[in-house]
Amino acid sequence: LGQKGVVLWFTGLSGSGKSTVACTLEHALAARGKMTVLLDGDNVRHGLNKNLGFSAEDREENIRRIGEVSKLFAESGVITLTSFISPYRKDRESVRARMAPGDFLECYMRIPIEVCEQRDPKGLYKAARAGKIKNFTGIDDPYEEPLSPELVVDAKDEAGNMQSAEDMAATIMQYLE
Ligand code: GGZ
Repeated sequence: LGQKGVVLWFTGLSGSGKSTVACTLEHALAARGKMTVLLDGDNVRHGLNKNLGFSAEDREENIRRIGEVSKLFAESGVITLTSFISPYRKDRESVRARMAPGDFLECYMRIPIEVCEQRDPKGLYKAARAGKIKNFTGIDDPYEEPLSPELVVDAKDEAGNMQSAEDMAATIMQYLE
């Protein structure tokens, strides 16, 4: 009986695959009977955080609120997956500091910006390059890499082949086990 709650905090550029991998992993966890919740821009930035934009201050508040919500879920025994760029190290560390030791697992999606920009599913990189979107992470706004994340997911595996979302989710599942 029972399940330990934990926060799996994905961080990385837009288009790095955070939400895709989080979603794949969530299904795998659900298939094992785990109670999970996935927080991402779709269910948070349109509701709880709809008054926030993309200034450094707003991103900080975005991450702070997501951190607090994640903490509540984790304390209730839910495996909580969060998918936000969370570009600032200090904001991620503030979330970590609010959690019980070991409850915050930072998962860095270390995907080269060229790969993210090539994907560009919403045309946001293109718009940012054209100056139509300002303060776009990786273009004219910073992304601060994690210094000691629990997990690093790379675009390619050791043999140099591009990894699928399923491969990436499987690696994270192994770590969780
Ligand atoms: C970065 C932006 C921006 C700017 C809109 N910079 O690929 P997406 O579309 O679906 O993911 C991005 C998302 C980032 O929101 P987060 O809440 O994850 O950001 S943060 O953690 O920094 O608060 C992108 C879209 O919103 N988007 N404008 N200027 N991403």
